Amino acid sequence: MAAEAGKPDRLSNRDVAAILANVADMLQILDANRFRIIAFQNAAEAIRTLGQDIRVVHAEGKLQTISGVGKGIADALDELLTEGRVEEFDKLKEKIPPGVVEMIHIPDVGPKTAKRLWDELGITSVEELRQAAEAGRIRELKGFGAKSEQKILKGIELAAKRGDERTPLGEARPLALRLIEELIEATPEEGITRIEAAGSLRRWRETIGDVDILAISPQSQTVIEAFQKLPQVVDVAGSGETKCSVILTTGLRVDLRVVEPKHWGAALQYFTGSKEHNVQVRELAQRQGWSLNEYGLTATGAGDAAEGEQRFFAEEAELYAFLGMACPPPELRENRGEVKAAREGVLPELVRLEDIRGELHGHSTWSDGTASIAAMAEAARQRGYSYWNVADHSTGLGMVGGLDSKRLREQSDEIAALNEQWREAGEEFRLLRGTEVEILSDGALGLPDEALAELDVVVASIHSGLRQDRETITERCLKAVRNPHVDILGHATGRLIGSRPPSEIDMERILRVCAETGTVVEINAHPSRLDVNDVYARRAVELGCKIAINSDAHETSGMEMMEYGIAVARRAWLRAADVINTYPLDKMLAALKDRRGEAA
Ligand code: DGT
Ligand code: CA
Ligand code: CA
Ligand code: ZN
Repeated sequence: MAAEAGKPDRLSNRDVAAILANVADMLQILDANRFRIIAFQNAAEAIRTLGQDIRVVHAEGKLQTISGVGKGIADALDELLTEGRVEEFDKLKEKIPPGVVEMIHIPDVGPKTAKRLWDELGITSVEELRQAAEAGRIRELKGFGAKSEQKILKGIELAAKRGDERTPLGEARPLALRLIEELIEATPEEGITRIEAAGSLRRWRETIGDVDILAISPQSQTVIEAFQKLPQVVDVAGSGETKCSVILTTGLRVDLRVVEPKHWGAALQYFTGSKEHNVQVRELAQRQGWSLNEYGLTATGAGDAAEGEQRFFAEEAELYAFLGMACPPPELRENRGEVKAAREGVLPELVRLEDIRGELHGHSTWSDGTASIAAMAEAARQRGYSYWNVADHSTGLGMVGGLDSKRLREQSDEIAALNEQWREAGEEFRLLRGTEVEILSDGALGLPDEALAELDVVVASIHSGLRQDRETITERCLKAVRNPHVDILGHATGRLIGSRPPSEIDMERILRVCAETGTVVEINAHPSRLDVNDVYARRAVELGCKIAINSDAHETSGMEMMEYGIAVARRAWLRAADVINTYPLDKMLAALKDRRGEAA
């Protein structure tokens, strides 16, 4: 939303863009000249996505060099950035209640309808609109019926979802990938020669503010038009010749930018971010006499190159190389030491999906899974794994019919029979006998030690009592970690991204004791968990822990989530050697705590 007036020095590009967009909205309601409206929209978009601070551009007297900013808007911006307000804008605001302006962003409302709702029904806010729709009063308007009321209510719901909320990566990523596929399909052949998601999505951040897509196309206008018409788009938030922002039905915002081939390297680097990483890279460029933006490098005159000289890069790696550094994998670009490491040539060789040889935590129909052990094993084999640990829930987990010692033995028979088949067929694949044993509220486990001792791999996790105080839940968990039969600590903080905060558990203490006892720390790859997260995973390895990445699959397709766990591991700077399920079976088993020291 627009920033408070009267504080020009606090205005960010986003704030200024929001103010201009708000003016465009008001002009639409007043049915002003179409070109004037478009001028404000374009200027808003140009400033929102500008690579420089608008206040700096203003101070240099270069406002009109921004594409889309003409004399009229430049004058208004000058007034805004010096006075903190614009007289002309204030006059507009007096004419229209702010709630009416807000209404035009509800899908299926738009400026004309908003104006009629206000003029004819006296509705001046989204809340009044909701009440009127629920009371069936909108149908009084000519051309409106019960169906339009339903549409409006749905639209209000969607608009509310947009807010400032971040979308879990596990939701945003599939949406973005599908959108890219559909855009390619909807564009004439050779329309798009290259396309890639940038921003937080490319860095695999666990939540996404908005999706940023970059493309190369000789026909940018065609691509932009096709993009706006995709079926999952409900609103176009801004549009220009080479860029466009849309809102999807889910409320997710997607920015598309079409760039020239020679700008690709710098553009991808810039829009991948993070902002903090970019600041470091830009400073490095500055010190070498170059100013860096999304198009390339321009010599400042401070270095060897003549002032104004430009350098473009078709590939991101060429840009980094020019600056004397290796190209950090996107997952590392969070300003956590990657720029220094890249300059010194000591970036880690990160673990990859292909390194994974098996999984140590997954479920079957024996507890709350949807597939038989045989079906899960088959899915694991399809993925090229050579082992899979059957880790169904133990007793002690309320609703789920967990396994007690007796059923665990029955399950062992089934596992042994399956393993026998593969052995006879000369196949390498092995199922492991395991459990996801419940850590009860006092730290006791859902299965007796004798039962655990017989198993290959024991995962221990907390599923209830997650709101215990810090001391209680930490002690409870430590008790389990100290049990010599517990090999892996499952999803340690219990958080669910976007719906349940982590428990108050003292992770530093937990990780120290894991390191001491040789307990492996899980990265649970399920995208709603990603637990432990990148920060804790990195700390764990720093302290000397080993990591296991598990999809915790409850159905065969659940194993596809492994890539999210790999992303967390990569963001944690982990190498394959840090992750025990990259090891061949014997070596993996030898890395578990009760086998440590045994010959592999
Ligand atoms: P998000 O959308 O909040 O999940 O995070 P990002 O990283 O995708 O951020 P976003 O969408 O605002 O911008 C995409 C990238 O563009 C960002 O990672 C870096 C670059 N970028 C955007 N605005 C600025 C800026 O003001 N300065 C710098 N250096 N880079 C920026
Ligand atoms: Ca973004
Ligand atoms: Ca963005
Ligand atoms: Zn599980």
